[in-house]
Amino acid sequence: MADSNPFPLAKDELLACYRTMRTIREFEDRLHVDFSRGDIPGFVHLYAGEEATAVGIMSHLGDGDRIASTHRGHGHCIAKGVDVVAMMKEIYGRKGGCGNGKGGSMHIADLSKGMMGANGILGAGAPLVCGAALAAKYRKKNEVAICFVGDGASNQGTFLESLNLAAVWNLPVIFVVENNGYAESTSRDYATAVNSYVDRAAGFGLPGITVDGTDFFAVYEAAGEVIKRAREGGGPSLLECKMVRFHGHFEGDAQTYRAPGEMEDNRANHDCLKIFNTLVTSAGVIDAAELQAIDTTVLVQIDDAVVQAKAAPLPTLADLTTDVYVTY
Ligand SMILES: Cc1ncc(C[n+]2csc(CCOP(=O)(O)OP(=O)(O)O)c2C)c(N)n1
Ligand SMILES: [Mg+2]
Repeated sequence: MADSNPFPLAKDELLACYRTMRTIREFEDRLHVDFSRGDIPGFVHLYAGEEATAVGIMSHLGDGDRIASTHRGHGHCIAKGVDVVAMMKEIYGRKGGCGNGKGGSMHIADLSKGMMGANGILGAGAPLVCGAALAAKYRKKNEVAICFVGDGASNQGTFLESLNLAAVWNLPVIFVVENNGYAESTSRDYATAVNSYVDRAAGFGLPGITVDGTDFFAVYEAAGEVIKRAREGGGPSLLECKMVRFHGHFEGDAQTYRAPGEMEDNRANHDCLKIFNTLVTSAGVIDAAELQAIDTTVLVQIDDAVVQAKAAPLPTLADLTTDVYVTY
């Protein structure tokens, strides 16, 4: 083991981040299998391959900081601390899930963790975080609000209007563009005129950074900078994370739009977990066996979550009219 740690996190923190990334990967890969068996209702969009971005950013946040997620939201939820068993129950459509089984994959939320919700409407999270950030600014608590959008959703009017609003009001917001190169089957370059989201941000008066979203440490460092600025009253920023998604747009997607060998290349050369593993083990800070031990415990945790989800009851007809309005 090395005497010095060249990373910006202590060893126990590095292990915790790896564990969260592995939990997301295992959660998603398990859903991939269970969905193909017909066990899961509704639509499911998997975050596997993109874990370093969620965890690199969320490592800087507390429960008081708020995020708005997307249709591909499981990774954001897990990284923000939402209970994995409650998430699994929700995705299986069972009572005891985050929405008592009535929302499913695209409607997972937990306000106690600052997770304002996954969202089936592209770009809908951007105005929400402006509201959350305005509240944080008034409360003077130095909290931030973060909106995740895909490269496709970043062309929505709501997103562009929110960039402007956040700049005008100097809100503590970070807009994270998760650029995985596709919106459904449409390639990013076909549908978006600018190459750099940093250029687009500049047009709205926001500073921006582009990072390799498969490199946990690059994301962690850039996120640290923009979050610190927002906490200190320096206003909003945009962070573009370039990444790959391992599965289809949705479960069941035949992915005929991919180039030959693209998926294999993604897994071989752009796997953020492998990249993290190589960096920390080759620096001598963490032993490969320690990471393997985490892999084993996470596997057991996800197996257990599925067992609990399958054992939980389905909502009844009487549940149809509950949880419709908030009771104060
Ligand atoms: C307002 C709106 N328009 C269209 C859709 C249909 N739709 C769902 S996901 C998606 C593509 C999203 O691509 P991107 O934002 O890049 O996110 P990714 O799926 O790549 O994570 C589309 C067009 C939608 N859900 N909402
Ligand atoms: Mg995309």
